[in-house]
Amino acid sequence: MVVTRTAPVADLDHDQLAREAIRVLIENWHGHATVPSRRLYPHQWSWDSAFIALGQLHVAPQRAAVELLSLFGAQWADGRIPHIAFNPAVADDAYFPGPSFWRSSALPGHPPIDTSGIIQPPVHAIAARAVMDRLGAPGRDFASRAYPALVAQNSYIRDQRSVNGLAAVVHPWETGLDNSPAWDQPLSAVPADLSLFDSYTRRDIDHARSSERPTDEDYARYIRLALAYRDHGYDDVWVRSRSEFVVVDPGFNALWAWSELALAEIAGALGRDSDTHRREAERITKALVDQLWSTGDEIFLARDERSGGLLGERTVAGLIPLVLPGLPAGVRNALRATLTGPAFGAGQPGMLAVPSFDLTDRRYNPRRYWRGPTWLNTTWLLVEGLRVHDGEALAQRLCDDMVALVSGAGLREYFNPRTGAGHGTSNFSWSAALLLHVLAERA
Ligand code: 9WN
Repeated sequence: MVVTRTAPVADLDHDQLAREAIRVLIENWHGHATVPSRRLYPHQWSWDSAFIALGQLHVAPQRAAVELLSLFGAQWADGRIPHIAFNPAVADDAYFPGPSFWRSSALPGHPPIDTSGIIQPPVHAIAARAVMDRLGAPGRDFASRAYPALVAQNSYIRDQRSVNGLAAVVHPWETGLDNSPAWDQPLSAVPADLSLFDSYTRRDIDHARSSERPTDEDYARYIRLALAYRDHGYDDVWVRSRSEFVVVDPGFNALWAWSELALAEIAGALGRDSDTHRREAERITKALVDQLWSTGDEIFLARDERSGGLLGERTVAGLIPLVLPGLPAGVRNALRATLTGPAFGAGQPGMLAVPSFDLTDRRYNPRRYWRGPTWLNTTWLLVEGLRVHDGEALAQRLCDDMVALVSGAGLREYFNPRTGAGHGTSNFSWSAALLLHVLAERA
């Protein structure tokens, strides 16, 4: 494994970078939550808020608590935390698909604000534990309010979304890695009806280059899947058995298991039973290893529930289980070798952080969304994973890469892992938050 620095990180002006990141978090705050981006994503997003809280806790810890509690206010009675909580002050067509598309507010058990009906990876307990620790004495009050919401979130996943003990996702947006090449094969079974654009208008390409976003065919499939779930009343029995897209994603499941470990700590701090959470984390970890580990590919692979087969694409989601302390030593070592090997190149000369997709695959594209670029959130998850498994040198190098990327290109949404060029939107909140988080940990 080679771990060399590609940028003179010590020479960068960290104070200036931190000030810029704080400016973005302040500008994107709208009173009780932070938008990922004022123009491209003008509402509250679920997993974004967790990453954002990790940055806010270094500058305004109360805001971090409010950010999470505000999101939990959008939780449905069945426990699902929707992937978007819509801001009523923003026009319906500012983002597509907006509230009038999801039509969630008419459903029984729906919170008083408009939301989407799908979910995102459950990384919130990780953020909640960090907020609890940072707040000191008031942290207990925060934790006692957050804990029931987090337990309900994981119960929803276990009770409504499990397939063979692992969580299934029913829309690419639920994975957070929307147009990952791993979804190409399952999505090929979903008709791409471009006539949907007679009724619906994409808004994303008003604010970002279309060459850096999903294609119209991708969007036609996203719309069709969301409409079908909506038109079946967001019924999970229906969606698990009948949706045209049902996949089991290693990244989502690893974060679910990791969140149970965070819940164990929160429960412990509140004097509640933490063993149940630890056992749940062990159970999910074992199921991940038994069902999604691919010896030969040396990475976790997603499974297509409709065909029953593992999907061969090696994506950054398959590395995320590194966050789990309970991995068998052989799996952990192989995963680290894959992370630093030719497919991802982490820590190698000329590489900046971790690409979202296999560098050796012909579909690798360093500019288009989740089909190759480096994102700071997935890189940070791997930093955490390396630290769990005594990989401090490489973890430090990846943190340096994160700082170097922002220093070179600004607080962009994603980056070319070889040139460092910035792509997607600017002033992106989780890039700002996670930059602050790694700078604070270095201090
Ligand atoms: C759909 C907000 C979100 C992130 C996702 C990212 C992107 C939305 C979109 O932006 O997805 O949820 O409109 O493209 O893929 O991970 O949470 O930042």
